[in-house]
Amino acid sequence: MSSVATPKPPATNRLGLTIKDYSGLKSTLCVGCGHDVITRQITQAFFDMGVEPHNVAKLSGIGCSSKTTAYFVESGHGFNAVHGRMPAIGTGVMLANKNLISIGVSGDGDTASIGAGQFMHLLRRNVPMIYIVENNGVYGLTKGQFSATADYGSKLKNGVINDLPAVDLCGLAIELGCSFVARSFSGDMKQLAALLKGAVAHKGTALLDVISPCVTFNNHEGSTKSYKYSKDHEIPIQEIGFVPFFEEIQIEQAPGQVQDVAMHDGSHLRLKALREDYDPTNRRNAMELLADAREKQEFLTGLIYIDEKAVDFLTLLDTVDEPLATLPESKTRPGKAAFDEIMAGLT
Ligand SMILES: Cc1ncc(C[n+]2csc(CCOP(=O)(O)OP(=O)(O)O)c2C)c(N)n1
Ligand code: SF4
Ligand SMILES: [Mg+2]
Repeated sequence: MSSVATPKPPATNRLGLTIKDYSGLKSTLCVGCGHDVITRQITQAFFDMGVEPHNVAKLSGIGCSSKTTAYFVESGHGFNAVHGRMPAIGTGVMLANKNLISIGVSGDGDTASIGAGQFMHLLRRNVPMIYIVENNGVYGLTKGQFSATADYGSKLKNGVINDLPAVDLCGLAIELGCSFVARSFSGDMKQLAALLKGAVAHKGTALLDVISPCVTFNNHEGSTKSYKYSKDHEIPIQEIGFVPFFEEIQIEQAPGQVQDVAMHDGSHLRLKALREDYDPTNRRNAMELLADAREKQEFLTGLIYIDEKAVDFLTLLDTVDEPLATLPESKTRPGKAAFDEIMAGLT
């Protein structure tokens, strides 16, 4: 009997770095927590894309999910903000240094409750950063109360049923003008890997709402965010392939079967629709898809919306090419003469 050997992944990436260069501290989360699976995929995606570790800015708020940023790219920059305040920090980081690749990792509590206001303004500004919500439907760190993304009818361990409608983070993001909106599941590693690489290549806010089961407080029968429920109910809307800008595209499918989305940096997302030729570049269709899914209580995953032509916040502000943080003081301080002139103009 002959067996076909699976090709080994390369030990070094295009920068000559190993996966170790992209790892972080040892996780202190519960064994089996969905958040740790997402950490592994982020680590792999940054390695595969050949991102310079010292160019990574890792941002978070408060929660088990917000601890994630400590567990990858240890040599990157890090800022663990106050609960729900990560979007303001992310906006400031990108305004100060447009050369950084910012990745925010938050939780459903951090984003959809205390941080909802900040989150909305990040989305409408299209600040160039990756924003991952590790969504488990509960406040894991404070012992498992329902969060605002808990599904109507979901049950807590103590038998309490959620009687409030869930905040749909993807729906909110599309409504507010976010230019890359995806939903995934920590148990669907292939899809998550492709979406993360797409998010790295995107120029604008890339929101990934990733269902990430809390094994300690929300993984029981009756929960709609458990591993079992998510595995049994996940409906991917596409098969997603990602071709980075530094690799050649191989055409495998017949033309027409695959939608090719050319990304800003020259990478390509290759989408094979599994749901009625779904086109994620059509905003109205995306909103309809989500409205429909809410009504039917379907758990759809994949790239829900993308607009590669949307203008990101820094382009809109027309900031100078050199990062503001590295400009000499002579260029950032107008000086007394300039102030005197302004004052004179006001009299
Ligand atoms: C201002 C403030 N209010 C409340 C808290 C308490 N608190 C800490 S984490 C958290 C919620 C975390 O939930 P989530 O963002 O979903 O993260 P998870 O732990 O589920 O990953 C809350 C309410 C706090 N730390 N600061
Ligand atoms: S409490 Fe839940 S969310 Fe927090 S580390 Fe444990 S399993 Fe993960
Ligand atoms: Mg949570």
